[in-house]
Amino acid sequence: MRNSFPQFPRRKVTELDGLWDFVFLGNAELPTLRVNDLSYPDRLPVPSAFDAYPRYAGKRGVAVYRTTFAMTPGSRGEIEFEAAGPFCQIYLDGELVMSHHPNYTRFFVPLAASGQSRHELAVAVDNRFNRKQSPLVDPSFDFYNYGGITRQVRVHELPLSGIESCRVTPLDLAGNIEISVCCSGPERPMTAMIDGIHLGEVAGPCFRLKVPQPTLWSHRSPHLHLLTLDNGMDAIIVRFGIRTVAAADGKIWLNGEEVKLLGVCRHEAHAQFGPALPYQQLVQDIELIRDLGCNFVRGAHYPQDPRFLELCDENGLLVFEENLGWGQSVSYLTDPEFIRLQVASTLAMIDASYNHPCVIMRGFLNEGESNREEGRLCYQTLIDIVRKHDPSRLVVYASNKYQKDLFLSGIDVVCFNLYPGWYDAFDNEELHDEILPRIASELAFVQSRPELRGKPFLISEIGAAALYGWRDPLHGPWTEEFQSEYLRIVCQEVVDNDAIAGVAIWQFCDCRTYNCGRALGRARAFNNKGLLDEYRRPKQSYSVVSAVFGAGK
Ligand code: ADA
Repeated sequence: MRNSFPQFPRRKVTELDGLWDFVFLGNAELPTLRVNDLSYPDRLPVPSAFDAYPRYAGKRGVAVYRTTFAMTPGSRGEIEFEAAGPFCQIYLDGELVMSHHPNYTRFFVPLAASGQSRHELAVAVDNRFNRKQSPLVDPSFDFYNYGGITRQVRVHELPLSGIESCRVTPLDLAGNIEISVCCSGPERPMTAMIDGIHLGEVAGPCFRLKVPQPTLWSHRSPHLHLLTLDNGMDAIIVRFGIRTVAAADGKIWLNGEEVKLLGVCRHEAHAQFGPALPYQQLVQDIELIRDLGCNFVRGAHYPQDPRFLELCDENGLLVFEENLGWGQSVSYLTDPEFIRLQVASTLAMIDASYNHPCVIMRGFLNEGESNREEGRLCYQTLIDIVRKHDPSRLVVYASNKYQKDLFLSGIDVVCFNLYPGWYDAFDNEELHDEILPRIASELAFVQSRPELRGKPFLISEIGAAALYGWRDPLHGPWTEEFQSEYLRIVCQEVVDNDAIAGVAIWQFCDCRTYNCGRALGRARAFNNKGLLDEYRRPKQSYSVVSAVFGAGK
């Protein structure tokens, strides 16, 4: 079942989830790989990260997944991949038809009409670190780089006149919306319907409508509307919300009302499934985030599963959506191929989540070298791309360059990742003497700079590690008690201080990270700053944060 939009009620859409044939090849050469010569001794589910499965745990190399699917002879179509990677090659009936780089983003493989009624689809994925092949990933990332077909795959049979996509932009709070449609094949008249009410004929590519009974979407009341466009051969249903978002006077405004963002950073991560989470887990994660008293999630450090965004829409969680990036140095930021792929994946992210009212800000390049002039072109290009293609949202990036950052004036919200009292500990007797002066000094910086005047200040990460179950009378670092006290101080300050626009605690749950020497700073080879562990067992801090956020909302 498709748990996300758009939906295409007139098309034959086949979900390819299930067990596929599988072979792990290890150090194979991708350019010369011929999938017809392979035998497939195993079967693995799709979606999956193959290296999260016991037999292939921790392995790096090329793996091939294979299945077959039915198509009506003579029909053209496309295969929709929600995500596969980090690098993959797609083979149709034994022929290489596409190579794809950016991980965590949706892509389509066109299917030409043919006389065959059954086709073979093989996907070779490579999870090795290889800067030339996959410039968007790097072994320094503080989260495990899994490989696989990590999100859903489906086959669409396309009608002669197709309605491929539809973007809805709310223009105001009175229900006026702008719609841009992308059609294929000979043009046909379309009718529009909103929430079951027929609105007559419309003509693309861009037109305006008024929602008949407009109800606003907000974190408190997440009301959603449905738009159907139908040309008699193809139809598309998209879901949208009516809301505005703005940053002014040091605050974030939703529908003209101030909102303080109280949230967590979330990796798509589970001890047993890596980044390919079952739907049940996505639903549980939403419940756990809501129960924390949060109204905000930062999708770190890549676009989250589209089904998760649907759940955020339904549950009124505001989302900072971010493109894949982590600590890139100028050697990346000045590489034209890196910039090209960042642009492509940012556009794919915008395309996939454009209609989600939950997404209020778009970000990229977490903790890149934004203190170096050489990075300007890359940062400016991405800022411009988001502003041009999605002007109704806030543009941001999370910085750890603080007062040395060079590009903050170009974004809408100043987002700092801070770890006072954890990495930058001065051994003060009292934890609050570590944390509060640092927050105050960054805030004073933002408020004192003329070029940043009026921009909200968001703590886009802050946290301390705790090992699940590790309690100790001295309450030192790594204990649940230390983390609880740390986050109690942080959350109380955010709730009480009007000048702080919000916080995204690092992090929702523990996640697997480096499996090499770098792991010496990461006990168990996990990033342990979760409020829950990797199985979603709550640490002491979970109830502490929930008490402060619950009262502060
Ligand atoms: C950074 C980074 C996170 C994580 C965190 C930490 O701020 O953005 O991904 O690595 O530090 O735990 O140190």
